[in-house]
Amino acid sequence: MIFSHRILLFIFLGFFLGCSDTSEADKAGLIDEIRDADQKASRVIGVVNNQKYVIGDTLVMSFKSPDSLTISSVGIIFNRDSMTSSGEDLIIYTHGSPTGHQNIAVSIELGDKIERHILSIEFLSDIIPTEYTYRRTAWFTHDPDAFTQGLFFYNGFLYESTGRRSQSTLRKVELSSGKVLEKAYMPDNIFAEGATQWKDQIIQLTYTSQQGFVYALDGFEQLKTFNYSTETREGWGITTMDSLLVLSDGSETLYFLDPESFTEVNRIKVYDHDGAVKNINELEFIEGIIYANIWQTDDIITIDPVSGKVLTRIDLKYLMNANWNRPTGFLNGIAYDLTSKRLFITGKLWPRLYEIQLVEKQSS
Ligand SMILES: [Ca+2]
Repeated sequence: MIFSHRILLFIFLGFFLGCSDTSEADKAGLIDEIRDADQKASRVIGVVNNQKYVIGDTLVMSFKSPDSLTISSVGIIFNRDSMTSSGEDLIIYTHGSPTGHQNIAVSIELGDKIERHILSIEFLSDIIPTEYTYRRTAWFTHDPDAFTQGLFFYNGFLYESTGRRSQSTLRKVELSSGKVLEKAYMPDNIFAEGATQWKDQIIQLTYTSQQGFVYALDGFEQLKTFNYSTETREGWGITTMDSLLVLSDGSETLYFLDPESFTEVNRIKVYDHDGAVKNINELEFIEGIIYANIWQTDDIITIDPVSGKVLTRIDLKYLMNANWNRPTGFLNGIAYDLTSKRLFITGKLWPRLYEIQLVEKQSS
């Protein structure tokens, strides 16, 4: 087969971009070459495989080969961009990189062959989260038997999803009294998780069933069920971001789903300056930002929904008595009244639900 260098590079780039133009045989050949990394004559210098970098770092990549083999061209793909050189260093600016693990695919042409290298690097956030604490502005009665898994506020009422098998419910709650106005019971084998509103519906997740439930917002008639899949095979939190659903699964991943078809349209990895932030649980989308509780902590973080970067960390220690009903009584409910801009927080089995304001911590 005779290919021009440009076509070979194109095939290579297409492979890493998931281009369907590359035949299965071509793909198999490329995979064999990648497995054969130790046999390569060429080397990539300046960017280290499996290394952590910070978004914004400038990566300078050099390419070496034995004296007998001259490098005639280099192509790389990173973050859906491609760059080429005729063997000189390539400079990669990473400001636009997503957080988390990213691959840099390198194609080096030397002699009559092309060698391919893949460098897997991990990007930490370039933002140190601003630290906040809180001020209680009001409190309300909360059912101490409600194992809160999801919470949102809509049209003057709280809606709450409670978990545990044989005890899972969906509730409409009067804020001022904590009185449960409507309640739907889940099948005994279901452990309910987060819930959110979409148009005139409520969408509720389940812990391990990989099945969601859709109810009429008014009256809680069950309209349908749907299936979803996550990396952990679990469903944790859910919120509505404009015309998308956002799901958590207990890891650092947030999934964005179409609310009609429930197909995944995007996902991000939540990172701060130290690394991946796991155990992301209850969610609330508030004025452009995702708020998320970190399971088994008193912390809520706010997340940029585009980059996955943690913007702030809110320390809610002592909001409820720190020893309240441990080991299970963790903070786990975030709801927002968009009309009066009130932020509500409660937890599993908490007897109270709090309205709070956020207060930036003073640096010492
Ligand atoms: Ca919520």
